[in-house]
Amino acid sequence: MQRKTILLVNPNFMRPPIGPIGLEYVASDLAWRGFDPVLCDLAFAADWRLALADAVEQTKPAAIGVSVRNIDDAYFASQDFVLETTAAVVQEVAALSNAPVVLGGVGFSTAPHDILEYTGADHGIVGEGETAFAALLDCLEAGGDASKVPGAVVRTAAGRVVVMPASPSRLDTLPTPSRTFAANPRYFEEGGQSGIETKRGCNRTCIYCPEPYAKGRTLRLRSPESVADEFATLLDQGIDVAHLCDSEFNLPTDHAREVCDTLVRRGIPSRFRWYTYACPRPFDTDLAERMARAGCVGVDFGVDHGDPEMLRRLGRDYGPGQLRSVARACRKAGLIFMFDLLLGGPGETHDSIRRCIDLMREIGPDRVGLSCGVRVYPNTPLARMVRGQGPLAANPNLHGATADNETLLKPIFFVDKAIDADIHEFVWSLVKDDRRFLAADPTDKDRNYNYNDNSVLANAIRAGARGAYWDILRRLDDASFG
Ligand code: B12
Repeated sequence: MQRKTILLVNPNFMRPPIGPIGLEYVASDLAWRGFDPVLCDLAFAADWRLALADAVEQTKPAAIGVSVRNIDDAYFASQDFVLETTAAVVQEVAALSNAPVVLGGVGFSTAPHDILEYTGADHGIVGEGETAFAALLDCLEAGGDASKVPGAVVRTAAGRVVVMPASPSRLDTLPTPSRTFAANPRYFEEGGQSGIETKRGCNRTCIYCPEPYAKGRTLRLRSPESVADEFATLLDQGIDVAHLCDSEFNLPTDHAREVCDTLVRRGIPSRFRWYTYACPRPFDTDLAERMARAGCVGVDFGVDHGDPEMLRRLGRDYGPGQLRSVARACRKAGLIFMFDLLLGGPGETHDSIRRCIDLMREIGPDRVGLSCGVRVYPNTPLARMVRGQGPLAANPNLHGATADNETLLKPIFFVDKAIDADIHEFVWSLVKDDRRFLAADPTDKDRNYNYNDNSVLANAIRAGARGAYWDILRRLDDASFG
């Protein structure tokens, strides 16, 4: 029987470029199930419309999948609404082919109903693409009822969009992704790193974060051997630096330890450096040392804040004491580390920001990333909170697209009215003389903490820099300022 060609489109134009690992994982799964997936990567296309037309012409696909990783760049200073371009890609491909257009990706899964409506795509898959996408394709082929496929997002005959709950796979039953569908060596050269997932889902309750809704609250773990196999696959392609793609590597810690120990046993650390996101709690010296032995060089802790009241309001379960202990553990293990902050949330005042910055100076992480203004994503506790505060346009805590944006798809940011939109100027005035703080300089577009359209990073990577972006910025600064 002839294998059906499925065209998979990556519409992520951000720079530096991040490889479409979601599509790679989906492609591996489709190939394993007897389809013929072909990746059309618009990230490197000189003219994306031409590239799309060529790909459709050459492959004559039975279906087209489009990945929606980012809705926007979640950065108050830029507010780049990339979903608009993704919608143009969907409309273009729909005009070129009669094949059904299916959306997926973490951005899509953040607001599946509204993104299907906004883009005009035919169908979608919420949550992970493995198993579910193939099931939807089989169902469409057989003329079955797509609204019965777990995770499918479909339009009913009456034109209503229906979202079926996802049924997440046991990740340890899936084959190791082959990582042969994307131009990984080119991404490494221009993006400075690759990505690997060791688990899926997040069981935290941070009020602003779309991940528990989009990826699922139950942690699903990959087999550590399969993770090590994937590291080896990247090494075979000449790639030896990665940023893990877990929401938080240390949840649960037992699995994180097992992954580390397996990488050591498989001899990966002598050849591969990696970075990761981690949660400040639970984190201890034993885990830090195992991570360092396993090749981890740097950790980005999403700490959000240093003020105990603000931490509580943001839904976090630790305080300054735990942050000090995280710093001690990393230093003991020889890991460099950064703390990522999210300022301006509900209850924020000028004083709470000052207290937070003071704590950061006291603890002294290698870098502190400052995001000012909290993106209100749909289907989060923060979204429910702001909806309860009356019309968006009349809410003094909201900035950005407050008009005609009931779906919250367009960039909209919460900055407590006690601070107001001067948050960038205020925060900058506190940190501008300390290069350890990565923040948006209101007077210099090139000094910011945005990994979208970041020419400083893109140039450094082209010149040979590799690693997590905050670490590349750290090394650039240290080289310039000593
Ligand atoms: C790791 C990570 C990073 C790393 C990437 C490292 C690397 N080398 O890949 C770094 C630090 C560089 C980064 C940067 C940014 N990130 Co980021 N990142 C993540 C994180 C934690 C994992 C992404 C990932 O690769 N997951 C692993 C893959 C396998 O999962 P996946 O993409 O979801 O794909 C699966 C499914 O979604 C589905 N699927 C995917 N595509 C398709 C397509 C079809 C057709 C189908 C059917 C299914 C399907 O199947 C896949 C396999 O199951 C996510 C949050 C999360 N937990 O997902 C945030 C996240 C994606 N990032 C986000 C943002 C905002 C950014 C930045 C814009 C931040 C900034 N302003 O600098 C940049 C953009 C970079 C870029 N060029 O795109 C947001 C996006 C929010 C939104 N809804 O728009 C997220 C969701 C974080 C958040 N909580 O808000 N990021």
